[in-house]
Amino acid sequence: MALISASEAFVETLVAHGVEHVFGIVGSAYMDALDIFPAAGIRFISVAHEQNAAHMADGYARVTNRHGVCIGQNGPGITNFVTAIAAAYWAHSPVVAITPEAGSMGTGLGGFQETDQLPIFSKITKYQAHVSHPERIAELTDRALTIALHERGPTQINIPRNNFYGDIDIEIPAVRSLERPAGGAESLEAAADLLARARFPVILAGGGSVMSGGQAETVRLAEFLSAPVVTSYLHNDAFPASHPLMCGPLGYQGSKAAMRIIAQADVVLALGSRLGPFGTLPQYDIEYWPVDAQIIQVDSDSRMLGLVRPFSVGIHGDARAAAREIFERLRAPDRKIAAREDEEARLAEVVEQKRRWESELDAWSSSAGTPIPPRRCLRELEKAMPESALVATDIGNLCSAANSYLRFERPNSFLAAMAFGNCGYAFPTAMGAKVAEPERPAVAYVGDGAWGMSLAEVMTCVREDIPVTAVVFNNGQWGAEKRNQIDFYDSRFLGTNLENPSFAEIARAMGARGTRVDHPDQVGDALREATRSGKPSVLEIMVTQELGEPFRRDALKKPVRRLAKYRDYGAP
Ligand SMILES: Cc1ncc(C[n+]2csc(CCOP(=O)(O)OP(=O)(O)O)c2C)c(N)n1
Ligand SMILES: [Mg+2]
Repeated sequence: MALISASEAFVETLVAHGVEHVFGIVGSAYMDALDIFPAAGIRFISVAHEQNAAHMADGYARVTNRHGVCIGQNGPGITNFVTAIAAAYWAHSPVVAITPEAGSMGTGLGGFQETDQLPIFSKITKYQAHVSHPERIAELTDRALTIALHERGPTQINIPRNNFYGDIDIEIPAVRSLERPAGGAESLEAAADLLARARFPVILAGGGSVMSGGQAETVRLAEFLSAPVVTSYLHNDAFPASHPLMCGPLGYQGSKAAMRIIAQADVVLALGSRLGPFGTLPQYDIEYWPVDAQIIQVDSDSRMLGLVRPFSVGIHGDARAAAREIFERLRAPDRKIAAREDEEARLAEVVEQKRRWESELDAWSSSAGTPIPPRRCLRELEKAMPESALVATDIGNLCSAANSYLRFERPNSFLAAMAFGNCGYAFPTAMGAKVAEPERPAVAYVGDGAWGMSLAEVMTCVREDIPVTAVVFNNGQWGAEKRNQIDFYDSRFLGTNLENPSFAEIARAMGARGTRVDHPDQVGDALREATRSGKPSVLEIMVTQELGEPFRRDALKKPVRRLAKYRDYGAP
């Protein structure tokens, strides 16, 4: 091959992997590569804060199952990534963080914008590469891109800025993709045996089922066994909402129908889930996890098997491939399916539990008034949500209650802040998703506290033409934390009250649509108009200060003060 520059090798490697969008803020450290992005067919999306660039890459990755790529200036640009890379790590998103570093000749001298960029990300990446010589830039970029997809998580390419320069004599590596295995033959057979003998099988569809593209296989298996399906916490899009077997999501503010159904299971097939604590702990005082059931757990990461809950059969495999393989084994002509016998009763139970939960939800969500009762607001949004919408949710009290009201027909549609649970996740993540799938409406649910972390990106939406709708719940408080002060600290509200400016007006000043919504009857129309407008929109919804259940009553204790001066704050 003829000589090429290191920047060209780097950019050509991105192109070989199909990278079309890179999120970031401009910096001299990588300007030599940035300069040729347009000629390479890569759109650089310039943002307001690097944390949000990495969240956008996350949203992009989560809806496409491809890489989301972000880049920034060495030092402060890169440290700004940290929160979002941690979030992507727990969301299993193939985000590739390109981290130009201070020049090799100055390392350790503290010249300018220098920090050791590998240790910072060491616990929140699947792979880190340091490009120690320009000749290795393509090889290591390729590896970081490959591993992000294969291992489903963020990877980092750390490139001393001087290594973008100079001619090198290399080949751009050929892109490799691996077929994912279904799991071992013995464990698949054992799973088929358990499921064939089950009287009340339940499928728990998790994130792995979405990420493997395995929804059709899950539907086929569920129908074959007439097994009710529940989805794991915040993976409401893992099974079509309108399917008669779908009972809804488990976990915090999930579906009581799902909980009451899985509680009756004698065999659970968990497809691509680590059975995390938030999705298996009691909710609404329902102890739903079926401790006596046989659990078949499928996960492509062997470390997730048995991590939180013991399994009867562990399958180290891809959720889609495993579902297909188990189905093939179950439909063998000599196989008798015990669950067929009680099919009618089981389906009737599903119908009844869903009816009960819907009417309970209706009763919780029908009050009127101004400001708007939060659950009424969530119900109105649910009814007006376009079917093909991408919805990202933040981590506040209202956003989390939305779990009861968010239903999806298609996978890769629900982008909740996952286990990292950072405020400020939803809006930029919805933006990245919108860039990836511009024809789908993209909506972010954000609390007013978290909105302070995100709203600068409205400028990005306007400048880069990313027409996302932000639904901002203005309750004048950091509500989820205030809830803890109510429950444990005698309602001493420290740091939880907010005095907000008009978010609608700020949005308009930034060039977006800004709408203030005061009345329950306006909520649906406001959402419909915003998602149809083709413009970045901010709906500032004035809601009451009513708060739902806290995330973790179990994680706090009543305060006990020993010193006389603090006695008013919790006598022993
Ligand atoms: C980055 C970050 N900072 C702080 C927290 C702690 N926290 C969790 S929920 C919450 C309150 C969210 O308030 P808001 O966004 O207004 O939503 P609300 O609870 O009022 O619906 C806070 C501060 C967090 N999860 N992430
Ligand atoms: Mg709030």
